[in-house]
Amino acid sequence: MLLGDEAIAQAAIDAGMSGIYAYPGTPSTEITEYVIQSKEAKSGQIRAGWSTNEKTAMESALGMSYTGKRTMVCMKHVGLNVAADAFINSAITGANGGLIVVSADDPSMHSSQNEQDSRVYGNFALIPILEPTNQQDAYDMVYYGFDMSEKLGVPVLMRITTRLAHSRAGVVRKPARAQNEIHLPVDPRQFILLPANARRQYKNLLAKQQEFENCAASSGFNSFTDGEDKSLGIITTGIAYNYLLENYADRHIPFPVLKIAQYPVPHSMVEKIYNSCDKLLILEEGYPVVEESVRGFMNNGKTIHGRIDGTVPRTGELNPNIVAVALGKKDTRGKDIPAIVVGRPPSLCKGCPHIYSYNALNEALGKWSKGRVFSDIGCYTLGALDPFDAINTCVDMGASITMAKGAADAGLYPAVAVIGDSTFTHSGITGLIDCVKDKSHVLIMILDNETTAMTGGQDSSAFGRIEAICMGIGVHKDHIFVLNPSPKHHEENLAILNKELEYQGVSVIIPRRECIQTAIRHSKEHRKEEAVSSEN
Ligand SMILES: Cc1ncc(C[n+]2csc(CCOP(=O)(O)OP(=O)(O)O)c2C)c(N)n1
Ligand code: SF4
Repeated sequence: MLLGDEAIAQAAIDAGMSGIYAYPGTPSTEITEYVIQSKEAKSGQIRAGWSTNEKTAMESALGMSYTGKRTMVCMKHVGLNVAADAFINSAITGANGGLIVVSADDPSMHSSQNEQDSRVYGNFALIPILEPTNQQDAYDMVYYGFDMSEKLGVPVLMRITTRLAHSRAGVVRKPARAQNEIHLPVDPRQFILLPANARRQYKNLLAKQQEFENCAASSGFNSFTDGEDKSLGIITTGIAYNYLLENYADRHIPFPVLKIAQYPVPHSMVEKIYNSCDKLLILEEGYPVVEESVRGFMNNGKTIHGRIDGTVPRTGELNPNIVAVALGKKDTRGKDIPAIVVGRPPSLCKGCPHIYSYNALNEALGKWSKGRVFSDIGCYTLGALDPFDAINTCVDMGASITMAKGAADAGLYPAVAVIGDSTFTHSGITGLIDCVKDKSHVLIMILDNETTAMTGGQDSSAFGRIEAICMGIGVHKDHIFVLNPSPKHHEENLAILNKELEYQGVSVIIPRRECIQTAIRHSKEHRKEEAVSSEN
């Protein structure tokens, strides 16, 4: 019984993957965690670990693919924005060893700042996309995806969504395969994207598109099932197929159904269902990607229902009830969630170090008008809520420092950035370099809880090295302060903040105390180790 994420991880191990690279992000994190915990990774047969951000992860995976070994890179959907430069160009270089890029989308934004659809990126890069319908599909597709990547010579994008990533089903495994030996690309210029080579490589990529479509038509992941009632044809993608099935207790759907799980969508399959039915209903998680292409290419008057005409809501995750309504069936929605649950906002844990950083910051900024704290993404984003009401922005990882800089450039004084330690290494360092270069008047608080707390406590890349990094970048040592964010140290922390808010340059304040949750975990692990060693 595996989570969708775990099925992907297990398949990669079984299919002879040599290394996995990732930056944590819900709902993708469990893929890499599963591999890290595997005996193959613990014994050093598979390289598994966290990268500093999604771009470094993508590039490391491309480097491993260059050597001829199979590799996987995982991220949440917004991580693909960070990795986009490497990702798009990897389609032009192509892959040598099998390369699978897993991007986990979060429709309904359960824990994300948008619900972008990674299939758009796959189409943009012009590479094959796999979108599993269930956990078994996820397993089989990874196993198959490495072979396809090697056969077609391109990276393959696997797009999953939260519900599949985080639900369990029985999965049948395939035999374990040996890893590839190192074998460098036959064409020594393949990975050198100088314009002359890149033009040639791009033409190669375009020339392969028909082959990609042929694979999607023949792999068996896409299927057409005929139905006796031709008044409607239904196209589903990915997990939407399950929601459709759930609406027919006997699993017998009276209408013709085209199930899409591999892209590019084979034209012949779409033509078949379009021509044999009076109208179409398109059910897909995320953006109306297939719906737009069907409307564009087959626009000869037939009605096409989906997200664009409002038959299915334009935003948010699908579920069996939404599909029931779209089919004109009875609304089967259950009882509303009780108010006591709905009205329960998330909050910082009791004793969380971020609480004391915000208490001091709020007090220090008390003499200025509100609206000058640029924050970032992590547990500390909860500082936006009561009782703190301490931050004014949260846009994308790293944007705190650079937005504070822009505001300071515009004359906002003081301008404060609040960023976590993991987010700082992910995308904050380059912004700090900009501030140092321009001698910007900004105060930057790097909230160092010594972990990546929001995604479950993964290691933070700059553990024990934040002051050294800041100094190396050029922040003056007299304006780098390490604080202890706790009630006992409130007054001294306040005094430092007051002084540094007046400083006309780059000031870095590092409140440092371990996250309560990882501290508890570490002390449990420590006690367990002690018990084992005393038994021995
Ligand atoms: C581009 C991108 N990648 C990953 C994430 C998922 N994510 C949200 S916050 C966060 C890191 C938080 O760690 P840190 O900055 O140390 O703050 P903490 O939660 O420990 O307070 C991650 C990985 C994201 N939102 N965007
Ligand atoms: S998990 Fe850690 S950092 Fe996040 S709110 Fe709890 S104590 Fe604070």
